[in-house]
Amino acid sequence: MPTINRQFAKYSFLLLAGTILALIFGCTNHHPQSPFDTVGPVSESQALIFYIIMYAGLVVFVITMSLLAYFTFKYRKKDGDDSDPEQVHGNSSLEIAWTVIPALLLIAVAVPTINSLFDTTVSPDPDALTVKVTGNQWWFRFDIPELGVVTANELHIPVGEVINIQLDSKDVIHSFWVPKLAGKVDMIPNNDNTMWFQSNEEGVFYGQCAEFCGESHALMRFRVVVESREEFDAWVERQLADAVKPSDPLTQQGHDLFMSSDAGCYACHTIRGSQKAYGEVGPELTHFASRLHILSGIQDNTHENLIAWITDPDAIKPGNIMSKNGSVYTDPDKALSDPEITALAAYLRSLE
Ligand code: HEC
Ligand SMILES: [Cu+2]
Repeated sequence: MPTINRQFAKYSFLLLAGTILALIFGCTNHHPQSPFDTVGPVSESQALIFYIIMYAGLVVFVITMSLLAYFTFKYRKKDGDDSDPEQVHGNSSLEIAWTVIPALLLIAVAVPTINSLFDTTVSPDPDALTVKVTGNQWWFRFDIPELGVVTANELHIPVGEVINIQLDSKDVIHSFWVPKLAGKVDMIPNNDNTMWFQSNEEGVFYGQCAEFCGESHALMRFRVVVESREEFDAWVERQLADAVKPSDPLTQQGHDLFMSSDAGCYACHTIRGSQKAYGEVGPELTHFASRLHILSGIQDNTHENLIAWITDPDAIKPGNIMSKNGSVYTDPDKALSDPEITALAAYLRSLE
């Protein structure tokens, strides 16, 4: 038996150490995706429910565990005890008490929960700016219909204003989650789920798909850039402009390749103002260079990262449609040469 005991002790120790480490490192408000570091009314109201339930649970836990410990100690088997203790069956007042008290507790939890459920689902201002978000494997499309803005993976919103969100999906079920702004809501094909949020702080907030949606689900993220009304209006104006035209031989070569049937990029991507790039299978690229991040928020928008993506998309986002259906990736005879990749990257990075 000593081996079993030693093993048991070892595993208990590891479990305890793991739990303590998880508690120490997991419970911080400063993580970019912490739902406890709230910046708006929706996430605040949801975090409040969490705290109410957690503290209520803590009180119940401490009382029941203390009683358990006390009785275990008090009625432990003592020297000289050799018969079973007295057996008791049924106690009406106790049973009523332990039915009524939890019921009251549940009612106490239900009231703020239902309140917050309505507050956070029903927008306080149905006429506020509405953003249509469409989930795609594995990126987010953002439409602001009343302003005519279409963009991908990086949503700008004005600070301190209600933003209404309509959620849809082009393929499988995704889930829309910006932890500091609001709890997650599913994006279901042909089912317009709605939510709203408001940010009371300027900054860049992390978002993420929160419903397993295939191989690269964990790489399906986005950013919400919260800025002043003036900055937001300026952003909208820039987004509405057509793409800049190529200005030197390299970007011209990249442009021509992008629009060629050899490379076929135009078939899946939109570059407004161009002759033929109006595909909607991939993210729209009209102002690609103005974004802070590429590939649904997983990488900084740098030349090197873009080159790596165009060279081998599958190495970065396994299973993505670009490498699965783009002929330059499926047909070895059509593979892009290094100078071609450089030209494409130069063109895309000129699209301010
Ligand atoms: C079959 C459709 C298809 C073709 C063809 C295609 N792409 Fe894509 N592209 C996509 C999809 C889908 C994504 C989104 C990948 C992801 O983030 O999961 C994407 C993403 C991108 C991105 C990142 C966009 C962003 O918002 O960060 C760039 C840049 C890009 N493609 C460039 C190209 C170039 C250059 C070509 C031509 C060589 C090309 N694409 C051909 C479908 C395509
Ligand atoms: Cu997803």
